Amino acid sequence: MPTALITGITGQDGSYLAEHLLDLGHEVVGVVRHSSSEPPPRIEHLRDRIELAGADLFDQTSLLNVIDRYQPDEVYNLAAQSFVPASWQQPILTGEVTGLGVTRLLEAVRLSRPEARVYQASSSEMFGKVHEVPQTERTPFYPRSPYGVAKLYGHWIAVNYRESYGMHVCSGILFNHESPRRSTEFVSRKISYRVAQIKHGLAHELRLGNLDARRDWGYAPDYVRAMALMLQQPEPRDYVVASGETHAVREFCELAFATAGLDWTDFVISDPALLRPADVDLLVGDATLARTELGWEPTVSFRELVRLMVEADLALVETEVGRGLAPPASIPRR
Ligand code: NAP
Ligand code: F7E
Repeated sequence: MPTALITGITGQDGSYLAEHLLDLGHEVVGVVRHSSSEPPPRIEHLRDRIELAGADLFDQTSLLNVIDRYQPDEVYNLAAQSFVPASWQQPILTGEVTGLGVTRLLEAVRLSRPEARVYQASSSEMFGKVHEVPQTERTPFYPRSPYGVAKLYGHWIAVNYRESYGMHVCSGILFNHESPRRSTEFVSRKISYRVAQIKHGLAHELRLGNLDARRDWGYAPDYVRAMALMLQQPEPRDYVVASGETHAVREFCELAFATAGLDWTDFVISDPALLRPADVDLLVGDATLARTELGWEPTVSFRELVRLMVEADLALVETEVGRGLAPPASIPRR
């Protein structure tokens, strides 16, 4: 049984990837950073099937220790400060974790388990102000946020360790992927959760920033399958993973509210305070290489994604209301 080590296992992708690798018959070791609260909710249901090891992308020794101890066959580096707006508030932390953290992990692998196969979670945010449409593995990068810049460093250091040391390192350039496990700060889940609250009379409006931004949105469980497929290839390389469709934030809103039988124009307020210092206007990926070489195909369309997220949040809010966890219906409008 191969052993897979996942950093960022407590995040959206980490939890789905752990499930997928367990299904494939892997032993799974999850890297968790120290926290005063536990258990991490996204992996609570997996606690008796996975091992957890303490380490932090800030801390070289801790990373070396976990690689040394578990001698993994596969290492998936999903840990990051991944929320783009927070990267303007904490640019140095973002550079340390999302950028330099990749080098720390690669150094640990190089020193203790150089034959391990490594997956680096690169991002479509590296394309930023796009040079071509659609974006492929050959499209030049132009990041537009400290997060995008940090991811670009992580991407190139992964390429560099592959070329310098002959390590089996793959970088997956993944476009936005969402699910009911997405944090509510990201726009997809912010919308779906708020739609559910409005439907249950617990909120009256949804404040958003740039409604015209276009993203290539997919379903997270589909995208973690691509990560595992990359590490099964004989030769390491980089792959774009995307749906190939682009939609505006306003379309997401329209569909999400319609799923709950509501008209989005009655509730959505465009708030200039939520605009970013610089945004990425248009992303749409061409995943031809992943489709042909990896045999990867997405299974959930944009419409299905929006519907499943809203339905999941309608059920969640109903449960929260039933348990008395939701705020009272008389909450102030602002
Ligand atoms: P996420 O939900 O934000 O999860 C991030 C994970 O990183 C969490 O487990 C978090 O742990 C961990 N982490 C943060 N700082 C750390 C540190 N200093 N040391 C160790 N772990 C740390 O992100 P996601 O959506 O699952 O994305 C997974 C990866 O793919 C990220 O690298 C992200 O940047 C990248 N990516 C995501 C998308 C997307 O659309 N989702 C697209 C392209 C690339 P805590 O639980 O302790 O906070
Ligand atoms: O924003 C616009 C916002 O925060 C999407 C991360 O996983 O994907 C994610 O980054 C768009 C942006 O995701 C709100 O301006 C409007 O144009 O959901 P998001 P992101 O920034 O694309 C990439 C691939 C990653 O790698 C990242 O880690 O939606 N938008 N109004 C808003 N966005 C948010 N969050 N909140 C709003 O109110």
